[in-house]
Amino acid sequence: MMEDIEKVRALFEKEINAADNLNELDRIRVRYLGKKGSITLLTRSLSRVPAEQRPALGQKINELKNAAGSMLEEKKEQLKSRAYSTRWDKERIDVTLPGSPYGLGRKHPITRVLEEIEEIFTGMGFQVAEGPDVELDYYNFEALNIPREHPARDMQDSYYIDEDVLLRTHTSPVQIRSMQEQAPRLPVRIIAPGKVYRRDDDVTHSPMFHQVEGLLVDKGISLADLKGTLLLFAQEMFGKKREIRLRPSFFPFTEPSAEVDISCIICDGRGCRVCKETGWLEILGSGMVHPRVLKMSGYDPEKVTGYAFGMGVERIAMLKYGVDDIRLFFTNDLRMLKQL
Ligand code: 2NM
Repeated sequence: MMEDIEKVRALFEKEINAADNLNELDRIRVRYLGKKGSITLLTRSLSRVPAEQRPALGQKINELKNAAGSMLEEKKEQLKSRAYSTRWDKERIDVTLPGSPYGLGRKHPITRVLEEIEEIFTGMGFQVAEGPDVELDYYNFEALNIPREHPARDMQDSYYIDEDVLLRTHTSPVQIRSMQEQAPRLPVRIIAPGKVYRRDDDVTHSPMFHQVEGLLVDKGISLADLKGTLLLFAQEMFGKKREIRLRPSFFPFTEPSAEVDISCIICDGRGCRVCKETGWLEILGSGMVHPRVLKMSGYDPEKVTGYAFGMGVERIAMLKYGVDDIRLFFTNDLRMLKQL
């Protein structure tokens, strides 16, 4: 029996010395001091030894039980403090290391050009007006004098949601809404910047692009006012040397209508590859607001006149930055966005 006690003590000491984590330590406690643990079983087997040997053996077993208890406690403290310091080792920070730099964010080139256009026109007294991207056929076509049979209304060219709802194909409906809201008060002097949608996709067309349209309605507005405003715009946007020219054109919502060219920003009008040797670049569409459009929106075409114009922001940005594929603006390649 005495030998058994010594064997258990030796085995216990060996195991506890080898233990290197708290879970293992607890398993050792159960194996020796639990209900069926080796030390507990030693106590029980006392009943089977002769009575005269019991007091001495009982004392030995008690000593082992107490020693085992203290050793477990001690080892537990040891392992706990080691677990703590290991954690700190792993988390130790070298405060002399340089920090990792944050990449600076910046505005998309289309946003920058759009804001630049807005600033030029607000500087001349225009107010910024906005409206919904999902628009009624009435505001997008009907009120702009675009007839039912007009090719622009073809399902093939516009994103229809149902028979009379679609994604706006230009920002003109914003101007119609503004006129109807404020009629018959004068002047109407607004620009309408925003996203527009057309079923087009190639190097110069994107299914979504940005437009800025302008509208001025007042007594006695003429084509000369339009031309003066657009010349000022061209010079602020592309430099003091710019000239403009108006070429006759057609839109259902203006009469007369004109395409506006600026003298080429690459060759100053001498002729180059960009302007295809013409010396001119087309940048806008414009005209005098059609009397029917004025009338439908609450203004008397006998008493007031107005001019309107519209430009594609991507087209302006492509010219300004020498980008030849519109899709580069929408692939969000940071190399390209950083370069501009
Ligand atoms: C253009 C060209 C010419 C235009 C007309 C109107 C409105 F609502 F007043 F009738 N807004 N925008 C217009 C005129 C737009 O874009 C190429």
